[in-house]
Amino acid sequence: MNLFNPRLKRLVKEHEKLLARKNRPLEPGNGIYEKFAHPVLTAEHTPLFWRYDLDRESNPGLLERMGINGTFNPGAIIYNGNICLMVRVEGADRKSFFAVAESKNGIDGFRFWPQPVVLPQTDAPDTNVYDMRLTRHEDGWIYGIFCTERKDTCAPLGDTSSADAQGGIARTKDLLAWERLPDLKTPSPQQRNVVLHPEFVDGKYAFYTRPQDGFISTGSGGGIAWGLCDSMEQAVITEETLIDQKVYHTVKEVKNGQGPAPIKTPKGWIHVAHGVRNTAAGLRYVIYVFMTDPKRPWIPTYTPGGHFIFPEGEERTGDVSNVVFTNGLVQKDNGEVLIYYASSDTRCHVARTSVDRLIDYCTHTPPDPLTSAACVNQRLALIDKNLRLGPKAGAMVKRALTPG
Ligand code: M1P
Repeated sequence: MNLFNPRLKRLVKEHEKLLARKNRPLEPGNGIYEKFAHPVLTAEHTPLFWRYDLDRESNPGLLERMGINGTFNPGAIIYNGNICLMVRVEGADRKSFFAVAESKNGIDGFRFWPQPVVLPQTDAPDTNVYDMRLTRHEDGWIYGIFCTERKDTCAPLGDTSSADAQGGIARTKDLLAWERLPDLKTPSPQQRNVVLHPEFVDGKYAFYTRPQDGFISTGSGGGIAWGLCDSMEQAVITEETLIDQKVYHTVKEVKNGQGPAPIKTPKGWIHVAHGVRNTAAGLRYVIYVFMTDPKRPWIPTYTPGGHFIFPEGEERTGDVSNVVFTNGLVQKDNGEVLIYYASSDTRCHVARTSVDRLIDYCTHTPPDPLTSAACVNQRLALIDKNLRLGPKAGAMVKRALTPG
């Protein structure tokens, strides 16, 4: 029986339907941002010819030859007027690689470029690469800073899990041809979540780092740090200063990390980051936001308490469940901001907001007061303010002021 033709017809039809699917905002939402009904990218969005041998002779049953496990944690950039995501694509073999997916509106219609990125190697080949942050630097290059992971050569015999994570660096002008530079050197034994700041600071390149002692545990590396270096060709940071520490009983109790490069606004730099806490069900990753001084991006000025984006609905399940993670956003000329986040290390989503809304959120959300009693007082202040609206309130506000 000829299985090839009917299977191919079905696969092509389903793939085209998925790629053509329109997205719609989930309203009314929280007003701070809109999430959307569908993920912008899933494993099924990858081209069929990346997964199937389409030769009827060698694959008469049209079996999938090289599966894709997930598409997640994308860097993001506006390139030639379109939105390009630098997606972490993970094969069924657990190795990640980078591939560009492009859309006109950034909300739907993402299509992968025909071939994945060919990333040149250093003298120490990467075992795995992931989570590229794209920074259009004022020096004229687009830099991709990513995690490069290799087996820990100091691990005892029989330990086949321990790894060494470092900040890999590559640069491009067109997202197609990449020049690989030596990995970032820092005082920390390991690094993940390294991000290049888009501007020179005191004539130097500036990085957000995440010092860590081990591969999973940050140990004494206590949060998001800041460091300067003279050159990208030999990037060496000699001093890392903590700018956003992990804190007991907060959304960043276990660890945290800078997301994409921060957004420049007249009020300061807006940072979108991830925070991790431990639970009986394992680690829980959420996204939070803070603002730093316009001239001194290493000084926090506003630190809204709690999470900004958290895993909900289908986002809660996947390869590594209960995770939302971001390393990509774009800021449009009209002030709109599209934050790309992944859920549970499986698929990519978008949240739409604006610079004005992010500034409002940063400057009006109270910081975490760190104790239950102080949180009650904070909430009582809000309730009291609302109840005092009393006679001035319109009919709809009066309805909203009704308990229960
Ligand atoms: O599995 C969740 C995330 O774990 C890592 O983040 P962190 O370094 O903060 O622990 C990263 O490997 C990330 O890719 C992943 O999404």
